[in-house]
Amino acid sequence: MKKALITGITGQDGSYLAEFLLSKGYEVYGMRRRTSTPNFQNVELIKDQIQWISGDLTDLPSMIEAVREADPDEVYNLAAQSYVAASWPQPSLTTQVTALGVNNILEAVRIVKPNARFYQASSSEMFGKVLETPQRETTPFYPRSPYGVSKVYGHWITVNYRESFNMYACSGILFNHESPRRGHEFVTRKVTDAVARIKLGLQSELRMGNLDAKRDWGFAGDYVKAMWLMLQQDTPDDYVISTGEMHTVRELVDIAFSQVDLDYQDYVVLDPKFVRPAEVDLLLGDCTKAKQQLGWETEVSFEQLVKMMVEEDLRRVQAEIAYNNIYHGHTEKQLTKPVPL
Ligand code: NDP
Ligand code: GDR
Repeated sequence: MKKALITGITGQDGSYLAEFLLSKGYEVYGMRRRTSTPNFQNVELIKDQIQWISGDLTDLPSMIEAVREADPDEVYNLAAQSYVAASWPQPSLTTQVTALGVNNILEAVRIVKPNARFYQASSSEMFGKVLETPQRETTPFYPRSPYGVSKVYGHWITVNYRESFNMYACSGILFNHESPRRGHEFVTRKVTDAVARIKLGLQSELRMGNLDAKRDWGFAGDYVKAMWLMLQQDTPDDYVISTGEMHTVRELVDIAFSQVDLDYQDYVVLDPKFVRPAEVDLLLGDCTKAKQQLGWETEVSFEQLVKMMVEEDLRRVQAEIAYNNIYHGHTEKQLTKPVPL
């Protein structure tokens, strides 16, 4: 039985990857940081099948101990401060976790289990300013946020460990991918959650930033398969993973509201608070290399993805209403909403 260590297992991708690896018969070790309130929401159904290890990417001793305890065949480094907008107010933290944290886990693997295969969660945010469209493995990086800059470091240090120490280390340059498990501050989930709340009478407007930004959005469940495929090849390499299809944030909003027969123009309010100091205007990926060498294909279309997320949020908000009415005697209007970021 193969063993895999996943950092960031409580996040969106970590939870899908863990399910995928369990279905393939892996023994899965999940590294999570201590939190004052347990955060198992995304892994609730598989919690008992995971070997839990406590650790923090910024703490090298805990990373060494995590690799020693798991003794993994494969290591997937998905942990990060992953919210781009938060990286301006918290640039040091973002650098510590998203950049230097990668060095910590690579160093732990090099010291304890150098023949383990390593996956780094690189990002299309590294491309940043548009220098070439569509973006591929050879497109130069020009990051536009402290997050993007940190990911460039993580990317190159992974390449460097591969070339310096002959480690099997890969970077997946993944374009935006979403799901009903997406964090609420990211644009897709913010929109689908708002659509559900507006439809059910809990919210009256949706405050947004730049509606003209263009993204290449795919389904997270498809993308974690590419991570695994990268670690099953004869030689390690880096791959772009994307759908090759691009939509504006405005189209996303339009399609999401249409799902519940509403017109977004009646609800969306532009709010400068959500406009970024420097924007990535356009991301569109060319994943020909992954298709040809890994045999990877995306299976869920953009429209299917938005529909899936709206339906899931409608179900969840309805369940919250029922729960609050039964157990707390709240009226629907009193239900609290996450603080907008
Ligand atoms: P999430 O934000 O959902 O998950 C991030 C995970 O990292 C969480 O489990 C979080 O733990 C953990 N984490 C954060 N800080 C630390 C730390 N100091 N030590 C240990 N764990 C930590 O991200 P996604 O699942 O969406 O993304 C996974 C990875 O892929 C990230 O590295 C992201 O930057 C990258 N990526 C994501 C893309 C996307 O579109 N989703 C595209 C390209 C790259 P906790 O639950 O405690 O907060
Ligand atoms: P991104 O995702 O920054 O691409 O990073 P996000 O969903 O946060 O933003 C996408 C685009 O939407 C625009 N936008 C808004 N975004 C948010 N969050 N909230 C708003 O109100 C809003 N209005 C407009 C943004 O300006 C942006 O252009 C994600 C993360 O998962 C990263 O970790 C990952 O590396 C990249 O995708 C690829």
